[in-house]
Amino acid sequence: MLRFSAQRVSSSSSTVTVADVSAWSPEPFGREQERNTTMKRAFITGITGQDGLYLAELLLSKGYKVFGLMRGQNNPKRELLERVIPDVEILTGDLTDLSSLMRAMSVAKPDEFYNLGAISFVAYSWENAHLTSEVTGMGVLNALEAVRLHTAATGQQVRFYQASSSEMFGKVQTVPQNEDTLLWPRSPYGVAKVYGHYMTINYRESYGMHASSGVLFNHESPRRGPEFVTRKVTRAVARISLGLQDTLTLGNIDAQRDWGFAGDYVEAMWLMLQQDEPDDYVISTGETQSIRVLLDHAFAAVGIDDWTPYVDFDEQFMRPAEVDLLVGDASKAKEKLGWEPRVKFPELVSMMVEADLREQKEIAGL
Ligand code: NAP
Ligand code: F7E
Repeated sequence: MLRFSAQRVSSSSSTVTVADVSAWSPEPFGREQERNTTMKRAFITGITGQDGLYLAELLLSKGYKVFGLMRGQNNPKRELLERVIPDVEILTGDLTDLSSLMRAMSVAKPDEFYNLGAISFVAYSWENAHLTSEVTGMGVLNALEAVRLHTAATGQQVRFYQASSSEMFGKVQTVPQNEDTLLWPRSPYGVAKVYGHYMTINYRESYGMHASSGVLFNHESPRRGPEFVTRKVTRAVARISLGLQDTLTLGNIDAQRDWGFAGDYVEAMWLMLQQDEPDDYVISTGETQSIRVLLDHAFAAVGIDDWTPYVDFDEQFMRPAEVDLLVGDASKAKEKLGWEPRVKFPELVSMMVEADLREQKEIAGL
C-alpha cells in the first residue's frame, strides 16, 4: 500500500448539523407553481435510491399521491421505504421489463413520471457493462414506451423526467460544462446515460411528449450509497475518529467533482416538470473540489488536520478511464427555473460526517 501525501487546501468549520438535515424542508421555488399541483399523481422509478427518497418526500410535502417502483421479490430496502416514506404506494417492477412498467402505470395513472432507476455506480459499470446498458440505457426506452403506450391507451398526458448525468461529459470538451457541451462519455455507465438522454429528446421530438432531461452533476447526502467516494470518506472518517477503523483506502484522489446536496437537486427535477415546455437543464453548483479537498474537510470535521497517516492508495480503486474534472454551468436552470443550490460543499461534508458519527455510534453501541 502507498500513502498519499497531502496537498493542503483550506478546510472550513462545520455549520450544518444532522438535526439541520432532518429538519431540512424546502422553501418552495415559485409558490404559484406549488399551489397548482394539489393532488397530482407521481410515479418514481429508483424510489429506494438516494434521490428517490428525497424526491418522494418533496412531492408528498406538496400534496402529491406518490407511487414508487421497487424491484426484486424481497428487496431489503422495503423496510426503509415503509419507515421513511410510509405514504408512498410501492409497486413492484423492473426497468428491464416493459410489461411490469405498463402494469405499474395502469395503477399509478401518474401526471408525472420521474425515471431515477439505474445502475448508477460508474466503477461497477465496467464489470457489468451489458447489464448497465440494459438497465441504465434500454431501461429509459422502456420507461418512455410505457408512457407513450399508456397515453395512447388512456389519453392521459404524462410529463416525463429523465435522470441524465454529468458523467456524459466524460472527457470534458469545455470548462465549465453546459447544455451545449459535446458529450464524450468515459464509462459504460456514461455511454448508457447518453443513450437515455438522446432517447428522451427523441421521444419529445417524435411524439410531442413533455419529456425533460436533468443533466445533474454529483449530488450527495447522508443517504448516499457507501460505494460512492463522498460517503466512503465520511463514513470512514467517523469510524476512525471513534476508534473503529484505522485507515481508509482510495484510488485517484486528484479527480475533481462539482458536488451538491441531493435535497436541493430533487427540487430542480420537480421544477422541470412544472414548465410549460419540456427542455434539458444542467444542474450543478459551479464549484469543483478534488477528493483531496474532500478529505481536508471531512477529517477537519472530527478535528484531524493531517489526514495522510490515515489514507492509503490501492490500484483496485482506479478506473480504466477517468473523468478528471467536472464543473457545471447551471445558469439556464437559474434563469428559466429560478433554481439555485443552497447547501455549500463545506456544509454538505459536515452534514455527512455528523450523520455518519451518529450512525456509527449507534451501531457500535457507543
Ligand atoms: P442510487 O441511489 O444508486 O439509486 C438507484 C435506484 O435505481 C435504486 O432505487 C435501485 O433499486 C434502482 N434500480 C436499479 N436497477 C433497477 C432496475 N433494473 N429496475 C428498476 N430500478 C432499478 O442512485 P441516485 O444517486 O439516487 O441517482 C438517481 C438517478 O440519478 C440515477 O439514474 C443516477 O444514475 C442518476 N444520477 C445520479 C447522480 C448523483 O450524483 N447521485 C448524478 C447524476 C445522475 P435497488 O435499491 O433495488 O437497487
Ligand atoms: O467517484 C474517485 C473516482 O464513485 C467520484 C454517480 O452518482 O456521479 C457519480 O459518479 C470520483 C471518481 O462518483 C475512490 O475515481 C477515488 O473520479 O463517488 P464516485 P462518480 O463516478 O463521479 C455521477 C454524476 C453519476 O451520474 C453517477 O451515477 O472519486 N475515487 N477513490 C473513488 N471513487 C470511489 N467510488 N471509491 C474510491 O475509493
